[in-house]
Amino acid sequence: MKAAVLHEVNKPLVIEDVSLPNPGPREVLIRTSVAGLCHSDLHFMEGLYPHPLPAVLGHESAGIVEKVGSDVNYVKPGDHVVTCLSVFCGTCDNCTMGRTVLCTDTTVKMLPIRKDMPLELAALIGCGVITGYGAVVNTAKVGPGENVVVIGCGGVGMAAINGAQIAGAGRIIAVDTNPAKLQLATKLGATDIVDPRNGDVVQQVRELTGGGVHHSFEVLGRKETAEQAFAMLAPGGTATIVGMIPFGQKIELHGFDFLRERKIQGSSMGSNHFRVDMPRLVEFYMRGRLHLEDWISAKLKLSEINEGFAEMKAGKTVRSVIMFDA
Ligand code: PAD
Ligand code: ZN
Repeated sequence: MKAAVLHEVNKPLVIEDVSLPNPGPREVLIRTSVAGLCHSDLHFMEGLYPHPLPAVLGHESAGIVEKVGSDVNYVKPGDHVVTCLSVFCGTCDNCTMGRTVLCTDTTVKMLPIRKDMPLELAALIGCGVITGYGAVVNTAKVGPGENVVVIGCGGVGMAAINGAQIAGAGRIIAVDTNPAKLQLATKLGATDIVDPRNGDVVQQVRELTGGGVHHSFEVLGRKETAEQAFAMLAPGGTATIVGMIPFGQKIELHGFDFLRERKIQGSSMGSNHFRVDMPRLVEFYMRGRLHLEDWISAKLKLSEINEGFAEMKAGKTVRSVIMFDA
């Protein structure tokens, strides 16, 4: 089968033939139909996160089960599935305490979904949607009427905005340097938009909200935007860092701000419980509350994958998907 392989950082992916063995007792072979391009893949391609090479990237996908190992009873051949990086063993301390997303088990898991869910939209749920929506609903637990800022409106940020609307947030302020993204954010639920090119982001948010927000979400992975997320909080507010800040980089905060009970926290894959969250997200889409079609910017062939990442790097796309059967 064909795969886009990363041999060296900062070099194009190479499309080549790879082979996979038959699935082991607890493994499943999936015919991948669609894979979304996530900025996390780009961070690895740019060497901002260490990873052994060569590697096949692409963790946001949907497809059809082809074969299952002898011990597998949760899915069967022919099932439509979404993949998820948030594997859990079910027996360690974190799992038994309900924090399955922090389990250190390392094999990709999948979840069967209803067959009338379009696979190119289902793929997005596997990472971008669950990460953005879950950061708002599960990690930060945004309450009705609370004010929210989302910094970085790519695939993950749009899901945070849509999630904030589902959660009943009050003001939802979208921050991005691309006017087209800000326009789409408004369609997905943003009540206000802020373009960093029009002046200091923290000051703009403070003016809009009369002093700061209850919740900010950094969905970009940069030191300066993580610092902005904390600086724009009202007393008692919480900044949630979703973006992957380059490995080894530190962020700086004013110690005084902690006296007013401001908080900062990380969010991994939206603190999901994927067997509960993913069927809910599928239902939200089916009922018209999650506007997944709106964030597919391009449907690409596998051979076009490097162009897809170049467009992402230029900040042009919300989500591009690779259609394997195209
Ligand atoms: P993306 O590249 O689609 O979106 C980034 C957005 O930021 C684009 O819309 C840009 O226009 C915008 N932008 C650029 N500069 C600025 C700026 N100065 N201020 C505001 N906005 C700006 O990325 P994505 O949505 O795929 O991923 C976002 C981050 O989330 C990225 O770091 C990725 O690695 C991370 C991620 N984290 C997890 C997790 O579990 N924590 C999971 C998945 C993705
Ligand atoms: Zn991802």
